[in-house]
This record gives sequence, structure tokens and C-alpha cells, in this order.
Amino acid sequence: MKQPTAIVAASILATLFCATAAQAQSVIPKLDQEGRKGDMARLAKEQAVAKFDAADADKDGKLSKDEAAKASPYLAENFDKRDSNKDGFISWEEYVGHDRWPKDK
Ligand SMILES: [Ca+2]
Ligand SMILES: [Ca+2]
Repeated sequence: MKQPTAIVAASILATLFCATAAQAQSVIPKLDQEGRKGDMARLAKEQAVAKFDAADADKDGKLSKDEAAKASPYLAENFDKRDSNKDGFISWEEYVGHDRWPKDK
């Protein structure tokens, strides 16, 4: 029961990561949305938070290049693309590619 949902959520997440931020904004369901879309959003966010926190070794709320490299070769490869404000770190919003999912809510 749990597994297929996780797979769907993961593939949605992968799709979102491939979309540009502008495209993503229009397809990201809000976390407080009711029903299946909201459930998927909440699940996907939960998984993204877990990955982000696992990667954020020094717990400063952002990923340095080193942290990204240790967490995921894919993330490291796309670091500069994801770091949209070019401050040398990937913030939570940059990590998920949009600002609809406040990390700590
Ligand atoms: Ca960090
Ligand atoms: Ca940044």
C-alpha cells in the first residue's frame, strides 16, 4: 500500500526537478490542498525534507557544494543550475525549485 504511493511521489518529484522554476510554480500543488494532490504534495515534501536534511551535514539550512557532492552526484552536477541566486549554496527553495512548500511548516 505504501510503496506505490512513494514511487509515484518520487517520480512527481523527479519531474518537478526537471521543470524550470516558472513551470514548476504552476503545477506544484499547495501543501494544504485537500485530497490526492495535497497528499502527494505532503508526501513529496516530506521526502524532500528528509533528503535535504540528510545532505545538510552542518545543519545551516543550506547545501554547500561539498555537501551536495557527498549527498548526490546528480545534485553536484546540477549545482550551479539549482543555485539560482548564485550565492554558492542551495537553499531549501532552490532545492525543491519553488517556494510553495515552506520547509518548517
Ligand atoms: Ca549546510
Ligand atoms: Ca543559492
